[in-house]
Amino acid sequence: MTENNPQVQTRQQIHAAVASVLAAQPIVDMHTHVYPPTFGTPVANAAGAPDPTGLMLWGIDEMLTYHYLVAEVFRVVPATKLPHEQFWKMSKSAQADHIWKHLFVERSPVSEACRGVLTCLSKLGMSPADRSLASWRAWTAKQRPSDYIDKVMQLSNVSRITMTNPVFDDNERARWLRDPQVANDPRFSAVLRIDPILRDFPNASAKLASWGYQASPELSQRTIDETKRFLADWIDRQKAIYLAVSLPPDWRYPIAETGDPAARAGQVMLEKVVLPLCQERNLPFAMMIGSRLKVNPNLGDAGDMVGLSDVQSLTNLLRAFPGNRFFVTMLARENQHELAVAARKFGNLMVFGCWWFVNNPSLINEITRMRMELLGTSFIPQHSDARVLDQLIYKWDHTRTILAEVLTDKYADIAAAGWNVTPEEMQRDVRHLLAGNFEAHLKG
Ligand code: HDL
Ligand code: ZN
Repeated sequence: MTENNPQVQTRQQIHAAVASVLAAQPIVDMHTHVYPPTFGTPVANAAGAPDPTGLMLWGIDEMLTYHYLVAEVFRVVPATKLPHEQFWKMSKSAQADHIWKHLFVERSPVSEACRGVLTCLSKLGMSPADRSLASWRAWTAKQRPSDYIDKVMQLSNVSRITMTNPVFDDNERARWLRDPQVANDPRFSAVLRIDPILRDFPNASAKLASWGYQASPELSQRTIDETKRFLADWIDRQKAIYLAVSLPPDWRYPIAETGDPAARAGQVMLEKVVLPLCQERNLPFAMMIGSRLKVNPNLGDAGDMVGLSDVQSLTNLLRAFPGNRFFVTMLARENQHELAVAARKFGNLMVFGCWWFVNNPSLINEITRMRMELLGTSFIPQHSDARVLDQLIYKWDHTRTILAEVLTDKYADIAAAGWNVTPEEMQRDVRHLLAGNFEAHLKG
């Protein structure tokens, strides 16, 4: 008997309550590559002419040509049979037909990325059993992009979509400069993504110079001031809610004066430009660590790889910058335990997501349990990383299912010790995990 609930809850009762609370909790998705229609869409639709370089990706052909599935189809039909350049010359629908044939029809679609397409189709009301690309394409072409965003947000119960806005991407930058209101859509927040500043400052500084900022590869005070002015201009233009970077597994902090010059430049930019500016503007800095880019350049976006990173470097940075707030996710499964322990040592670190190659049920389950056992509810279990709008549906549906199992077990464990969690307390915990922890760490 407990004072707050006379009956010890059964696991089944707990699971039913947890699943209901999770389904009802609107999610603030803290990292996606999704865009509103104002950034253009290459997808044929009922609202207007497609924009071939548009950034808003959605619909069956974009789902099927997601770079995760490109990587997987080249395992089944290797480049010796279908050369990469021949694949890239195919139309989007021909690429989708190829992927559908080899990964869905001729082999069971059991990979997480394949299963995700099926979940999306099913939730959108198109039965995967039809196995009919033609009817799904016809349905897609009748949709209006902005209404489709509302539909997908309603199906996934995502209340806010956080974008990734790479300022060094020429297509995206041009769209911001052409129309400062381009992201003026209340469903979306912008994030200033600055990888070249930290990964390749010599080339980044040349770009800044061409854009009218007096920066150079030489790490002079003028270069530092002008790079800061560049970032401040873009924070204001985008109304960015945080700054973000993806770093390679061999990122280290600190590195010796005699270290690799490009890495040294990145360190100076981090210490003298990015983190001071984030603190001045009260903005968190998101570090996504462990991506080794273009290990197979022939695969395009699908050509990046994971590598083991160094958590001690992160703890060195956290200790050196106690006035900054950090969101961190790491790409290697083997880094997850040390990262969770680091979060126990530094309150300015908010661990988030099961990123990219660990965004699979078996690893989401393992990582989420480990984090909850070490951090309670003081972490952000997931971000979707959706590149195609529809993916919000599957990435969150699959995560909610796993989160329900994990929370049920943890609540059942404490119920066995006499602590029954009420539905109101479950709702409070789930709000922290799916929205509140992110919003609180944004504000500080
Ligand atoms: O750097 C990133 O934000 C990564 O998420 C990459 O975009 C990666 O290609 C990806 O889509 N992962 O899910
Ligand atoms: Zn991403």
